[in-house]
Amino acid sequence: MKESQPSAIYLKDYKVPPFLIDKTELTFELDEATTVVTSKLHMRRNPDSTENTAPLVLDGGEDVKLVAVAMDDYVLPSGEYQLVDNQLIITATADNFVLTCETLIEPQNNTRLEGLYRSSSMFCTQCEAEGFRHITYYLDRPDVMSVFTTRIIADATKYPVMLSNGNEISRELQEDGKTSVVWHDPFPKPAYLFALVSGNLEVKNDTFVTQSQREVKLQIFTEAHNIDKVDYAMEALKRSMRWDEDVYGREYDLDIFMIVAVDDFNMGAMENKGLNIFNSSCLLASPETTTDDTYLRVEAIVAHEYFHNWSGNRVTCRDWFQLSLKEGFTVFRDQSFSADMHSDTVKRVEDVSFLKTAQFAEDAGPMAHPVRPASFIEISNFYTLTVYEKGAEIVRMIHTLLGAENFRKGSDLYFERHDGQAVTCDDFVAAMQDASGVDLTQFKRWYSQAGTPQIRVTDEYDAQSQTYQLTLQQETPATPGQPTKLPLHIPVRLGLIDESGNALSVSSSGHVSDEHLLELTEAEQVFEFTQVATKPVPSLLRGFSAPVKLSYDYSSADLLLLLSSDQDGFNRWNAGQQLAVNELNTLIEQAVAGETLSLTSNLVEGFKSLLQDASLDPAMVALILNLPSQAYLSELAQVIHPNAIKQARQYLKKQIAESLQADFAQAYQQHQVTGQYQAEAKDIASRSLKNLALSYWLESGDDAAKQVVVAQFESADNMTDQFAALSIAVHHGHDKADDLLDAFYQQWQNEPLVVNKWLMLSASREQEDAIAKVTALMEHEAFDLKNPNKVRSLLGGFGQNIAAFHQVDGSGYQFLADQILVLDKRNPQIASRLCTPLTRWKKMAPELSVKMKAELERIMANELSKDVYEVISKSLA
Ligand code: 0A1
Ligand code: ZN
Repeated sequence: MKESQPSAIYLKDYKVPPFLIDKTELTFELDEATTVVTSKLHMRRNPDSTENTAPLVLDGGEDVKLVAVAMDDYVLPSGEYQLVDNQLIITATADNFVLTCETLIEPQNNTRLEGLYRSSSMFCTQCEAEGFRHITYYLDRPDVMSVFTTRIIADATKYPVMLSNGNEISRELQEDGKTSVVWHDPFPKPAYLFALVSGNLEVKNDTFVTQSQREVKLQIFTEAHNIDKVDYAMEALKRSMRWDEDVYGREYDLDIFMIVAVDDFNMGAMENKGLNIFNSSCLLASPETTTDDTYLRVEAIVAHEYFHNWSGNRVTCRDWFQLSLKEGFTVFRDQSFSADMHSDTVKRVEDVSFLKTAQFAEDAGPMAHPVRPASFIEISNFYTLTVYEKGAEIVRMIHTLLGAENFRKGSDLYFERHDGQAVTCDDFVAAMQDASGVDLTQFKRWYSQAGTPQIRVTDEYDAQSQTYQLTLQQETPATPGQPTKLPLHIPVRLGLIDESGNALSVSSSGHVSDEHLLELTEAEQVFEFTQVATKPVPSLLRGFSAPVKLSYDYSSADLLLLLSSDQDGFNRWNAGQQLAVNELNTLIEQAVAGETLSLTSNLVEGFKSLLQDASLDPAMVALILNLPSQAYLSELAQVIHPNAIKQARQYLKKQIAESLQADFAQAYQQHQVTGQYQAEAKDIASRSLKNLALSYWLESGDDAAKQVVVAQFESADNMTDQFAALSIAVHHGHDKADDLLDAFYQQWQNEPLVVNKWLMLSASREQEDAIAKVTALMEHEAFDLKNPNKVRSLLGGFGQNIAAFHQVDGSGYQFLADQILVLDKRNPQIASRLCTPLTRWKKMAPELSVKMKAELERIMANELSKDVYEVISKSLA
């Protein structure tokens, strides 16, 4: 263990910066050995700060070597500054001055992928959240906004493309043969939005004409072999630009917008001003190499980063506790965009399913934190599902409470009021409140209270008076550091349905409608409805109008009714899920008790009628027929028995498959897609149902299905179908699974993104000696520990390998812990994210829980990065 442990920083300690930087002039002399960075910072004391004698404290990193520092033209001797804990401290300063720093860095040795580093043959940067300090000394905090001018000097024969934020203002050949390019970004920005890219890249050009008729140049850069895979991203970018104008009135502000794809990247993508940098896995797409899911992901991420230009860049965060200000809002914006481009209901189901599986688990675990955290040790650990996805749900609830029109007034006011500022979540809510007149005082608790609220609903119908009463009780469970919670302001969308499935138009507070918005604000509240002609079945929380766990004692018949007839498509899916969850929970109990498994409900009949209902969107049918995931069932469990969950799912799948064999065979034929591949809702829907049908069909044991799987694998003209066939073969024990896996690797070995899919599938394959197989894969030519995508694929795949990961002897956990320790030395962000499965130890069955805990303790006994230290120490607390 380390001598002194890293300490936390607190939101309550926030102070405005004592100094500001009006202008930042940077020069990079890029080189394979040592890169020289010279900065000229035009600084002044902040008039809003009360600390008017405070020393100047600039953030740096252990990887930044200071060569010289000068104030105005005075070179500071070593006695006039101090270097303490990677900070540069200068005690005596004027009120206005130019600070010049010369620093040396070695991007080629930067394995953390924060700051300036190398990916393949190029130089690139990642500065969010605190990466800029690994480039040079700076006030590396988002409330210091500065106008950047960047000069890049490099050998243009190796690095012909030299990019930074804003507009290129000059390019010249120097006497020493190097090329010098200058970029200027007129919009003040924090250092986390700075970017630089240089390399030998190809470009695809396009243009976009904005609503005020300005022509914007659009450029996407990749390495030469990938330039044929950017057309889809370019079209997605143009759709995003148009959508943001139409829906939010937001126009792009520079004359050029650039995107660069890099292979080595810790996250998905980054919204640097005018120069977005993408993980190539989130940008490149072609029908032969990319699945439908990835197409949609590329579109959503292109949109997300573009939307940040307003929600994040023009208006940014005051401090990192406010991260959800930009992320929650931008996720809400990208979700709405994708819903508009494709199917609203399908998109909502996918997003909610993800939230309920992964964010709810985070909220129930040791790292649970509010959407606006009150403290952190390492900010990189807070790019979480809570900040992003639950943050988006908060914005969605504001949208629901205000209505679309008022919400738009609120966003207009927010952008107008705060353009060019670094602000807080409170400022966002204030704009929404001021523009709409809706009181959001209590609502703001959503930002500060962690944990998933539980709502219990009971009802009573009085036939005589035709009144119906719903009682809603809310409670938010304790989370680390927050033992007690206050009631939240929760919007609950509701409809009532009669026994034949028709919507009932009823009266509530004098308002007659077939849908009502209940505003739950008390711990317990009663809502009364009149003119209710018959005893209704309530359709609660339509569209998942709040991120809560809702319980109501539905009978199977009620759920079947909602599944077949609810006017709300989302709740039809939800009813189907609930039916399957109920059945699976019974099966899990049987498995834990060592009993023979047997079905207790009429789920199969419900599924049969869905399959035969031609009026339904095939995508919705596929979503409903897709059984609740292992991860979701684990989240729901009080105590997780991974193998019992797996056994229950397999059993149910087999029962459904055998009972509906002919239906699945028929659905498979019926939903074939003809014509050229298109990543459009209709075709994606058909492919998803067709491939789901194929997996059930194979599971049914029909030999004909075996041949169809191989035929589809061999003849597919798109990756969605080819990879579906391969995964089905691998996960359903097809006797040709090995051959197909080999053939797939042979076919795609030169396409790294496809190889990553192969790595993931191979690692998730359940077989006797799975750990040995995964260990061998780490030595395979296809693997590379330096590449985050490959690490995520292999170890992520392994995490899904239930039998191997959760071995009772703890060897699966030990294997993961070993990898975490190795990776922590190279790339703490990636290492920290890999810890997640181990943090769930308290909920695991006792025999597994002790083994997980032992691995956490073993990790803890090492010298750790702040990132891993925070996650492991909080998990053990
Ligand atoms: N702001 C980006 C996400 C991002 C965050 C951190 C990164 O490096 C540590 C990189 C990207 C987004 O929301 O897309
Ligand atoms: Zn974002």
